Amino acid sequence: DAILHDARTGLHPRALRRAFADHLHLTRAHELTEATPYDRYVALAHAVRDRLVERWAKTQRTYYERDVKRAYYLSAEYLLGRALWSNLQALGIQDTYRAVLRDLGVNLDDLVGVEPDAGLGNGGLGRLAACFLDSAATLALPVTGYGIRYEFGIFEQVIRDGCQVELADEWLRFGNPWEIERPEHVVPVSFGGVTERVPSKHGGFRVIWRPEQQVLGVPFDTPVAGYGSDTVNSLRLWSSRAGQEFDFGLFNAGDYVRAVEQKNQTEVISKVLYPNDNFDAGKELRLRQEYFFVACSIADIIGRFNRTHADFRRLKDKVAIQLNDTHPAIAIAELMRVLMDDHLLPWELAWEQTVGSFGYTNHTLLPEALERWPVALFERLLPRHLEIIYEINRRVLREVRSAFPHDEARVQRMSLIEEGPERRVRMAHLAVVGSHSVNGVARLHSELVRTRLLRDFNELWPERFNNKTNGVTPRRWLSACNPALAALITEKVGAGWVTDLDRLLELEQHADDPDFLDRLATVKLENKRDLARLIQDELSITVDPASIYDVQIKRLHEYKRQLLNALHIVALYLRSKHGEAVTPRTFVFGAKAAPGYRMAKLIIQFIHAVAEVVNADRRQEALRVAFMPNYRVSLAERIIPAADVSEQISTAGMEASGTGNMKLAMNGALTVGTLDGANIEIREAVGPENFFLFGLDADEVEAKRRAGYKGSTAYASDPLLREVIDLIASGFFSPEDRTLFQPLLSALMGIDPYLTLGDFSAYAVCQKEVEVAHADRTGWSRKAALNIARMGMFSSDRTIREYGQEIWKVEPVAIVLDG
Ligand code: DL6
Repeated sequence: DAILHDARTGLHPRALRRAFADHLHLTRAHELTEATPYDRYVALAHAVRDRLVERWAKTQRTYYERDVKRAYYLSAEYLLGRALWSNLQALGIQDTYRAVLRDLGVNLDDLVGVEPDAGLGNGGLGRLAACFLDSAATLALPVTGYGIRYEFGIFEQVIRDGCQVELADEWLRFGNPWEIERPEHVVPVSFGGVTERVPSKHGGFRVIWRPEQQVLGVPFDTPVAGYGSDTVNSLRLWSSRAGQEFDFGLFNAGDYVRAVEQKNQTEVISKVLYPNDNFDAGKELRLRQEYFFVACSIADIIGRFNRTHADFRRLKDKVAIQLNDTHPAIAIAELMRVLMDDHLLPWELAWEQTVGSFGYTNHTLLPEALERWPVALFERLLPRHLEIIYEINRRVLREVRSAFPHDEARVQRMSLIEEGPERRVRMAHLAVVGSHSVNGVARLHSELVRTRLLRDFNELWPERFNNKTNGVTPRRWLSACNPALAALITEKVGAGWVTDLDRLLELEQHADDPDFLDRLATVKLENKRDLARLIQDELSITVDPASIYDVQIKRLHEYKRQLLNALHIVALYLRSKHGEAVTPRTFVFGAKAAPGYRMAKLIIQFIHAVAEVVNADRRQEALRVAFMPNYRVSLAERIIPAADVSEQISTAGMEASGTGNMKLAMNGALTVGTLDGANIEIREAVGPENFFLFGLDADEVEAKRRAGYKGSTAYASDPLLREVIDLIASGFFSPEDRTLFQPLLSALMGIDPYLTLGDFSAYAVCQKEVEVAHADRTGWSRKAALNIARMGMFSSDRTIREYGQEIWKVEPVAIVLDG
């Protein structure tokens, strides 16, 4: 057809070659010989983007013309990683381009490696959003992502003297070839000021918000290409800019410098991602960020709706809005404001449409991560929204009182306003009352949301609560990151698995075929050699590809218990010192700590201290510890294919789901895990005999805590643990400052809030089982094969299909290219 054969945008080798050469010449103003790798990357990115543009426009036109119901994903984070390879792969031109570039003497992989990661997220929540966008486009669902175009994403981590140091992430320094700025679609966003009641034409009154400050939101659009489909959806990220009138008064007064200072203040809104995972720092700028992108997105959504509809009673039939955690929950009050104040809808109608449109996903039970904004701050920044929240609250509490008479304790618990020395707005409560659907992200987590975190709401509206177990995209997390395994799978079951992951089940037939298991082991070994080279280059540590690669890669958090892993490494080290045979193992860590999280940073320092001792000890060759700095999406893509063991060892009841657990199992790593988050479902899927389970379950954790558990009890009852703790306490790992790790030990020996010591003995026993299982090489490969074969349900395609059918009620839309 026309697009495929067009000389400028076609997919045949001649067109691809010409596009690359043209962009080098016309976009970068360089010839091939003088072009830098960056020039080449940008030229190739533009050539690829050209091939998405027609599909992109056609997709959006089709949605508009067919007036389909659309879903909007509101997320403060998108951890996208690199785009070049994904887009090549989506278009199916990666092999052709590789050959075309080879003819020009250019190595495609080198160009792929030049692209900086788009790191606009902290961890699981942001990466999930990125997987969801990929799946929605692949399933041809009309979904648009909205978020913030942070100028600085997640910080770059460097390690100095074993300590984490943060550097600014200047991902836009060289520009971003994927995005298209749309300054003509700016949206004004207001802050502060006062509200006024004025008589309305039809009797009664209307409210006018007279803000104090206005900021502009400039949209930047990034294409999201479906794999093997012609759907290209949009991710629209908002950047803040000062309005022209910002400085009028000051300019007139001749105070140019102060005027520019004020301009800076407004433009700071989209400057930087808050680097906290599962923690709410409660900063004013953060609330500004949240309202900023929400106000822009709601204006955009309503503007689009109004292009084809005048009657707001159809809003919920045409619009679904998903809140990725509570960060965008203010959208509920914003939509009410827009419908009532700008479009003059009565409360009841506005509320019906609002609740019918919104869905809320909860991603954490941790109290320190739940957003509760001071009422005083709200009043100052968003006075109109606070009024609306008060009115929502009045009506909800009336309903509570009528459903549960004489239960004022319940009324207090359910209020959107937390009373206390400082009154606060509970954003999770706002999200629940303003949504028709509330979901958790794994079966256990959804159950705990229902029975613990939001129990009262479940009693009032049980029909709202549901589970959507997370998933990951097999395009990035198998096909792209592990080409050798992908090729082997395709050889056995055909290529259909890439968009239908349940097809992996057909691999089960080969689980007893020695030739297949052998090839699987060879693929793993090659991936391990690759990682060994990376570790050598980055850390100058020599690791043995024949050793077990034992991997823990995730944000550093006490509940994720990297410390448990580190204590066990010390235990293995002691065993080897006692002359016991220890199976050779390479421990690989990747983890960023929030810059203000002192315990997390101390744990990073501890892992480095253990690594230094273990790696330097010439009397033992079995153990190596490699902490790989600056863990990010593109590094995960290197580590995951090489992993033998996947550490998913959070305290039960604390990890909402986890998604790294899925990526690793999908690539043939065997999980050592607790009954937490999605581990439970992974274990069920792969079979308990192919999963290393240990530790307390969520109820046992609760019961122990209630019974006044102390870490010192666990210490007293396990001689190996005692030796480990005593060695650390002696200053063995910190000879220059023997008390350096005392804060870790004090916490462990006291409350031990994450039951690290409480689970230690079970963990050590389980790790022995790992050693035994690994000794049987064929048995191990068989387990790995069965893990891969049974991971079908953890594709984010399955998750997004469920969101689409059960929450959003959106249908796939076929995109037919002109030709
Ligand atoms: O749902 C995605 C991801 C889960 O897999 C993790 O288990 C969970 O910790 C994470 N939650 C957050 C919460 N942040 N806030 N607010 O990042 O979500």
